[in-house]
Amino acid sequence: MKKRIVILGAGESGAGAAVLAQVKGCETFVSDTSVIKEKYKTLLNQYQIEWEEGAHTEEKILNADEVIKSPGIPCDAPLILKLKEKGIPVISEIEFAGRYTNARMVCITGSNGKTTTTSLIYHIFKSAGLNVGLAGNIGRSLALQVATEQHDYYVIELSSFQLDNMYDFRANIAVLMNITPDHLDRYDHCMQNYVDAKFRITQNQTEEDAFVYWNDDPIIRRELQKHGLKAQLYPFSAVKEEGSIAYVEDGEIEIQKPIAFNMEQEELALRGTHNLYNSLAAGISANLTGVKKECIRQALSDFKGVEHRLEKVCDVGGVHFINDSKATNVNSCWYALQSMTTPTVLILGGKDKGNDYTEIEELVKEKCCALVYLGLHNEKLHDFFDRMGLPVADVHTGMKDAVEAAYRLAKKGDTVLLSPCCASFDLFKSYEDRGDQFKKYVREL
Ligand code: UMA
Ligand code: ADP
Repeated sequence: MKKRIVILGAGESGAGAAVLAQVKGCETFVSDTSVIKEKYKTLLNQYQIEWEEGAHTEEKILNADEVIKSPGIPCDAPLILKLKEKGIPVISEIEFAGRYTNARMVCITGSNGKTTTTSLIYHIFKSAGLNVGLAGNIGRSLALQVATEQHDYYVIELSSFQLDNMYDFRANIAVLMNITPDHLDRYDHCMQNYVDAKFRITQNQTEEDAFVYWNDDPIIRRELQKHGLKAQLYPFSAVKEEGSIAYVEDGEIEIQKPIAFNMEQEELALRGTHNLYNSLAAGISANLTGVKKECIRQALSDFKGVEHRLEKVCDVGGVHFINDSKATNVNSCWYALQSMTTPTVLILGGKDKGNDYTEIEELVKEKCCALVYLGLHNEKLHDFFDRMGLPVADVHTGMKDAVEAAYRLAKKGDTVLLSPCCASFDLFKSYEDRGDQFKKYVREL
């Protein structure tokens, strides 16, 4: 009898999982509570996959042998709890896809830096001529690629939501950039639950695999003592210190193993301390994969960067504008502020995820000359930042007004930085929409 696979959610993740299940001969059913996007409907129809939209019909779901849950659906959604109660396994799309490929898996997680590091590793692999797929949280379904393409390597960005439902999946190279509070609303506001999800990237790793991580992260260090990993360890840090195998010394990037590698830090395409970490993690991963040193050097120095991450927009009237719309938590804004070299008008705000702004308090005092609060509800920002006595503009109408307010507050030579610390969903469709609108209105000044 055919195995019945039910997929919940028909977005990028679910539609791809459905195609893979179908081509592997499963009885496949897809259910989505909203209207399914045209693009995914076409894909499902092309593979003759049965689907429903507008509701989850329980009779068609609770008879599954296995359920693949889209990452956007919380683990405590009533239907998921019901499936658990009935003993029906609920897995992630990545877990499912991993069963059907022998490709080497390079997986990247962390609270910040995932997309940049994933893109950088992919760029190095591509430049080296490897047959590699780019997948995961970066916006491309792994399952769809496994179903329709053939790759020797996958570079996969993993969110904590994807890691939540992974059990047997094994990363050949696992990269953990850092762990700072994020998405706590999905983890019972318990940091340890979120930390545990991140550490799932190391589960099932053997002595033949590698674990690459930031050596100075206090949470990673603490967890490492608890977990006793089998994988080979590749810790990196900004400067040479105990245990680190990659760091900067006398202006040179050094990677000690598996093959000694060095290059001038000056030659790195990406600037700022956080990007040094991203470059080190990418360099180690490429080195572990056997990419030639010249090729790693070249690719680390000609990488173009990723949109919406400390992206230079343009100068208007001597004011520099930087789009860091992807800074959706406090820690990423910390790194953005840290890399500022001129007085900064910071635009922040949006949908708060339980933020504690204490982390950026000192840097705001040191670097900012004015603040623009941009959100439907700015009370928390007033409560925290107003006492610093900086000029403040309160905007709840949209990006046009925020850009104009920031421009009025800025003097020649200053920088206007959009680095919001928050999700975008109160006033925008997505962080991309927020960043695109920022760039549009800056160019119209
Ligand atoms: N849905 C249901 N039932 C529910 C709730 C939702 O059917 O109870 C449906 C929705 O109507 C929608 C579908 O599920 O049609 C969407 O599923 P999804 O939210 O998981 O979105 P996908 O399009 O499948 O995209 C997901 C990731 N989304 C999330 O984790 C929220 C994408 O990450 C990822 O790129 C993609 O899979 C491919 O792996 C996005 C993201 O926001 C970029 N990630 C978070 C982040 O980076 O902070 C974690
Ligand atoms: P993610 O995919 O984890 O959200 P991105 O590479 O998209 O990470 O970067 C998100 C935000 O975090 C951007 O504002 C970026 O400038 C900042 N950032 C990038 N790398 C790091 C890092 N290693 N540590 C902290 N912040 C970072």
